[in-house]
Amino acid sequence: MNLFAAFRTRFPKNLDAPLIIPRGGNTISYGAMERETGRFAGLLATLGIKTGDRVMVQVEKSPQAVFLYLACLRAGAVFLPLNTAYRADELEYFLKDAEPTVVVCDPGASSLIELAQTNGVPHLLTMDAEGQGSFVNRAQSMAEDFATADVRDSDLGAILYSSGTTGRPKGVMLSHSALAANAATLHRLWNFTVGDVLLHCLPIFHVHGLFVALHTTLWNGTPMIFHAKFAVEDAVTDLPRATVFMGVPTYYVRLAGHPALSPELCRNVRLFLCGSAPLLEETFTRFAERSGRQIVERYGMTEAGMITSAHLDKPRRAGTVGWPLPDVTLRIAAESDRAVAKGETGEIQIKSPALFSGYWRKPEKTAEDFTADGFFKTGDLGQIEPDGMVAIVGRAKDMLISGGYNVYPKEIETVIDGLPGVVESAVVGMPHPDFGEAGLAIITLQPGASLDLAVVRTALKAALANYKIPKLILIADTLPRNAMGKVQKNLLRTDYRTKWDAFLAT
Ligand code: MCA
Repeated sequence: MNLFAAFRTRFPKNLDAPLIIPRGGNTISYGAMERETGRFAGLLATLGIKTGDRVMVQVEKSPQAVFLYLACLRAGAVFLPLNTAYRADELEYFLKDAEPTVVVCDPGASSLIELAQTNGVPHLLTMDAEGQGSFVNRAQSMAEDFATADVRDSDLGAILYSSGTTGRPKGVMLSHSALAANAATLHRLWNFTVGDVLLHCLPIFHVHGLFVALHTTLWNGTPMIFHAKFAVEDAVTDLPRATVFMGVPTYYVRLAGHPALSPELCRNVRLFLCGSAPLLEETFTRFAERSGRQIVERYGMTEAGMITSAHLDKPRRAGTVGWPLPDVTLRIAAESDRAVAKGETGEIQIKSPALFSGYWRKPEKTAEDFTADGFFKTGDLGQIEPDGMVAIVGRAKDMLISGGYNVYPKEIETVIDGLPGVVESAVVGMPHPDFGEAGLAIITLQPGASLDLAVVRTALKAALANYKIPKLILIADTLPRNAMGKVQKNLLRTDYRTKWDAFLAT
């Protein structure tokens, strides 16, 4: 079933009921959203979009960006959102890999506009409100009643890129049925009900903001207060009007540190959800002391949507991410993909109706990530506690999570290693009071070579999204290696902790 058609069956009876309550803007009703997404889907159809065609979108968060996503679902197109921080090199890779039929970007996205033209993308439109090249403007001449396309459950609704430890991002294919399965399960597990109002501050080019937050709201037929991005002052202002809030740990660090946070401010919020990165015990405790509320932590990933969640009616335990969702089969496996005993550590492996359909045009990579008996290998290390709760104890893959974004050292090391005089580099995640983890890069040079760190930063800024760039870059004589010759990143984390702490103190 088309995911939009599933949402449609759950719209409020009165279509004038609000869906989007923008900060300082006019409220947008479910009826208005249906009409606007009809026009947008109509324009996609006139552009010749067929089921499975990709629509690549790099735009700032807005109600129109949400409508474009929903219009892609309605037209049977595959929505392919890109982080607005991505740079030209990253964008070129996505364009060549995804071969979109349509690219929609903000008028100022000069890199993407130029790349789309040189790569022969059939249709390039911008998200501003006027001009012939404007998607929104051209859609206004379309009929508002669009017959939502019939799709098969396995047809794709979206592709989201998730980098990998090898450094090249992989397109995660997500079907209508996988997205619908997670929406229905989360809606039930988190007790969404009439009268709920979600405060939505997350970006909508990742799973958390685009699917977990938006889909539970649409599945519930209730409104969301819609912020263009997370700003703690704005979140504090609107918390009294909300009943559900979703955020990454950094949001909770900033809320817990805000003088206005109080039980009174949070009086109407029945559910604070947190995920995308580990929630530190100190953040949980500080937030609970200041707000009077216990954060409900959940664990998910782009390839699987949500996998586990703490329960609303059971006490949360620090360092755990709750129980597997009702429709998820989860095991902790040893190297041989054999389940280990409770309490033992191993790789978290799962089966779920919300699982992705594979990596776009990378069947060999997809096969690598599944066991012979069909479990998806998350690459996260965990253990099951006596009461069945899952504790994540580490990662088998080389990555850090900074402010809720996955950052893969390999991508950064590749850029640094290409600089003149560099022998090699290693990037590790170090504790960061605001972002949770942030990058530290250690570089070794050829004998007699020197390297201006400003040159390194400039090269990184030109090639990678800003949030990926290590906060501290140092030169060293050597990198510690084990007997296999592998760089020992855990030793780097301890050896450079003093220098890192001194850097944070500046
Ligand atoms: C911004 N900066 C960052 C980050 N964000 N640096 C490291 N990590 C970050 N996440 C840098 C900018 O490049 C800039 O650097 C400076 O901080 C200020 O930029 P600004 O945008 O003003 O920062 P901010 O507004 O404070 O943004 C921080 C943020 C934002 C609010 C935490 O990163 C955010 O909204 N993160 C949410 C990510 C998310 O949605 N994750 C869900 C993924 P300079 O000063 O040098 O220019 S989905 C997922 O993970 C799974 C599926 C799941 O389970 O949810």
